[in-house]
Amino acid sequence: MNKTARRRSSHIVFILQILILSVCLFTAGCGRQGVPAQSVRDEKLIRVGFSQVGSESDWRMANTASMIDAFSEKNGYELIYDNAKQRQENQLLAIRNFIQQDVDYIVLAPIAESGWDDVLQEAKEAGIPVIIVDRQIAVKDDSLYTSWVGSNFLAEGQRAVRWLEGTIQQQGRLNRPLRILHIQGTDGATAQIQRTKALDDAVRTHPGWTIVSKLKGEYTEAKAYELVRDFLETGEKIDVIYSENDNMSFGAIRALEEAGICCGKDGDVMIISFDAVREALELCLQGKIDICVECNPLHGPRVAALISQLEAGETPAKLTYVDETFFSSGVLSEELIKEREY
Ligand code: GYE
Repeated sequence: MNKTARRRSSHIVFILQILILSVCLFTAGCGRQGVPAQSVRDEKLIRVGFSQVGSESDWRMANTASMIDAFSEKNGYELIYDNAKQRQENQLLAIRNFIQQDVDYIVLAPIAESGWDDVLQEAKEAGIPVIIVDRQIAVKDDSLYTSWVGSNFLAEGQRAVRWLEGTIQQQGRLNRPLRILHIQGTDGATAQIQRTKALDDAVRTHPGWTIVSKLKGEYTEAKAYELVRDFLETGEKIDVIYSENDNMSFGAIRALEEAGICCGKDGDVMIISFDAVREALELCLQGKIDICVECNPLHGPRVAALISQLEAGETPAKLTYVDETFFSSGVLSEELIKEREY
């Protein structure tokens, strides 16, 4: 073979190599230029990127399990799950990553209401529908998300304060001073904003009620334990703890017990708790928590139903609130707790 023929044949080999590489990349699901193939993509599955807040509470664990269960392969989905460990910057990264991977849907459980405009604009420009679950978002342009499903956190808070009014009225002390320790969830989360609003509104209309301190418990047992322990060391007296989730109530109860203070039905401090996860209901049945306001975490099938509507070309409701109730020890039984899913 002369030089020219050799060059020509190596040229043909090179072109063949390029062709083979392109075919490989194409079949590996690398639809976009410059995006590395992540995995062999099953075109029949609906790809969902889910950005979860973290694993801060029992409620959150139940929520994650519900989402993973609903978005299984056997249900026709490929789920890309990201746990943001309670940091918004991790959620922003996850969403940008989902956009890069060209998922079919982005599902976001936002840590806080603000800070989403830019990243959701990017998702919109990429043509990817975004579904919000659990807490809400505050964006300038509502078309940046397709739908939201979650709880009515204000109604939950109002359920709690109405119960408190009724209970202290029965005890004949509606107009007596009531010292409330307020343990708040993550700042700026809808669940925090609305549950706080319900309490603040009630305090405004009851001259005897005072919030002795607001503690930022970040929805975790560990943080609430530390803060309540330190608070109790000041010697300040309280009548009620309004705790914006069950795990923070667990931490608060531990701190109270260590300080020798009894809580619940027959104790000195009433405990108002949100979520109604199994362990909290057990404590309520035992009389250590006075009221568990239900917050339903089983959103997986609800989000899947929204996606099915979109797949069928329908327009789902912009906002969907789930039905909820509350439990006090009088209505609870072991059977009822066993029957519940979380
Ligand atoms: O109450 C808490 C969780 O956003 C409703 O977040 C959710 C709250 C829930 O960490 O336990």
